[in-house]
Amino acid sequence: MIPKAVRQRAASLREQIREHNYLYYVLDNPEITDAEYDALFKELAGIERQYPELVTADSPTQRVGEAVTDGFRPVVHGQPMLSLSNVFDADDLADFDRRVRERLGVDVVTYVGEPKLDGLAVNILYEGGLLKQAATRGDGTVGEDVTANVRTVRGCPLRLRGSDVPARLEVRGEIYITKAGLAALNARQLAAQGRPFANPRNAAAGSLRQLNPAVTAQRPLSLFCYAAGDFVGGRMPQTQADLLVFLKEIGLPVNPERRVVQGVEGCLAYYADLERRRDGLGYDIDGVVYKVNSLRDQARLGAVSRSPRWAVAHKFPPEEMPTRVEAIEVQVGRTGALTPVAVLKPVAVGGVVVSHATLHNAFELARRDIRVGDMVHVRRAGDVIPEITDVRLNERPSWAVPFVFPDHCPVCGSPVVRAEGGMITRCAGGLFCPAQRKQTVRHFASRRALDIEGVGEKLVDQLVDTGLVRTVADLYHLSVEQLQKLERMGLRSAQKLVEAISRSRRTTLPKLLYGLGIPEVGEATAQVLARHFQTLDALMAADEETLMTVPDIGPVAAHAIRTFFTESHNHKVIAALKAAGLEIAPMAAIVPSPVAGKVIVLTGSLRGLTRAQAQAALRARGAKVTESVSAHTDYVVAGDDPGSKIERARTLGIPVVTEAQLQEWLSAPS
Ligand code: D41
Repeated sequence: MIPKAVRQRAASLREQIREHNYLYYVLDNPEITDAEYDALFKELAGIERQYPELVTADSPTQRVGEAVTDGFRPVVHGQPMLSLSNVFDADDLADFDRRVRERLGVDVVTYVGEPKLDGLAVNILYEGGLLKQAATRGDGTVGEDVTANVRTVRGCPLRLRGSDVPARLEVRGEIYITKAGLAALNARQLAAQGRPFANPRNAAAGSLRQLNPAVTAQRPLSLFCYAAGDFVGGRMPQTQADLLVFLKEIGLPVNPERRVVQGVEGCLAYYADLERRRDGLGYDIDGVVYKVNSLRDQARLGAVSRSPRWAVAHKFPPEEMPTRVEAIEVQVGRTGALTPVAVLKPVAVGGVVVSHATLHNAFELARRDIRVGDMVHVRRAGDVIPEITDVRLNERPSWAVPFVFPDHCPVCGSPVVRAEGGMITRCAGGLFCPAQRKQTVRHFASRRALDIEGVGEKLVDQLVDTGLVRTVADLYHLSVEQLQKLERMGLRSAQKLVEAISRSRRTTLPKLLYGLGIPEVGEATAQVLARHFQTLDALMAADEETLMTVPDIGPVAAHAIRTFFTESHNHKVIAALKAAGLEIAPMAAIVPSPVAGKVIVLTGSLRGLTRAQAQAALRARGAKVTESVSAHTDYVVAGDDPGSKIERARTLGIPVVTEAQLQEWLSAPS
């Protein structure tokens, strides 16, 4: 028996600690010293040690859990996580604002300005006020389960505050690291002979990808929340500004630098203000984000492909630094495209050491006449490959000569051909060219594709150079003995690699399609194709006309896909993959939702979520949402004040369901 007084004390300590966390991380207004806080924490931990039955999952002592052993599980977001498009100057912004005004039919739009943090987007799911799951953004539809790591982020509440919390709430935010946090972390890394992180984004991403949450717990990670996904069972605020206040009230940290502004002018003033104060903020920002304030207007504006029409990022000008071109190299990509690359005298640009810059293509290189020995300005913006912005012609050394583009592939010696109006130069060697083969194998094994751990650049180089791997299917025939003969490969690593390769046999159609490296087929298109055709065989049998009936597939992609599948070499590789035992999970199993494949019509107004949110959530689960009721309709969801669609459904004998049923569908495991 646990004495009642002890039970009460434990509950009271938890409550106090939670409140002090809130004061510290959310209100930025601590009321006790660190020592006093530590004393409360120690006392609670002591009681829990003596009475382990008293431990609750949301106890502040329960932030650091067990290490995960088999990687991060995929998680389907309740609602897709959109990405932000960019404006680069005031003209772009004015265009954005004009489009918003025209669509809404108003003269002035109220926006919320927010700093754009340089971190990692996450989706955190609370059920009944308790942190249930946290995932990385991933491709926007499916992310990785990093719950154990996000739980260690001190500012992220394990339990929401107050009685007014939604039954189910997805909050979106950015996990970031402060400037001071990064400096301290890098000092520790160096002291432990580790490599310092080049920038806060890498530090945050690397920390969230630790398999052992005890390691993540040592990293000074912070969180700011800025959006909601699923919002069920509660009153959704009407504006972005109110949403942020609401998130703050229920215990989530939101950025205090947010502002409500009017029109383009207000946005630009906000931008200028933040840019001026940028260095004084405790964390790095790479720009600001403007969002239409009214959530109803947001819903009316909707999204194009994966970006909302109601929000946009306005980046600060990227930093530039002068340096010298020491050499020009030509790299061969996966599709044989030859890309000239400038090798630079290493220089720090915006916190990252840059030693290479893309020169894009032969045409561009010739046009700009960049030469070895030139002084140039190099610019880096976010994760994009650094570029040369300026060539100092008056500083050009007398010995500098124009670069002569090779007419043979520097890797395999095959002749090069010019394609796409002379812009692109390609090695004609195809998969005979080791460079193309290497890139193909690396792409196939990459995380977003077949996800074979341990297949990095050095290994692929060896596999291809030794002839062990000619096509991606050869990976599945590698033996421990063969691998052990490679450089830097012991018995244990060879075994692990064979296991990792073997595990990758069980895959999904979108991952396989992406991994095959079909021209024009990125991750999003692979998803669309997989959903539409369901099986590889069905896709392979489709002609261009059929392909073009798929939403998002235009003539160029249709042609590229068809060409890929008519190529006999590709047929052989696919047959060899199948023979090697590739198991493609049936599409339905990826999103095992009761509404997958169903045709659904929404009518009337919903209480827990907007029409657009319901549509997006249903579509993410594989349903088709249409406007009008027909014989093909499977269900009609009726909200308040439904229209004539109900009558039509009844006439046709189509089931009409309530919003409660919709919520049930959306909360079914997916
Ligand atoms: O601070 C940020 N990095 C930030 C990112 C922000 N303040 N707001 C954001 N809002 C969105 C939408 C409008 C789509 C809800 C975002 C992001 N998205 C975002 N971060 C990474 C991808 C998208």
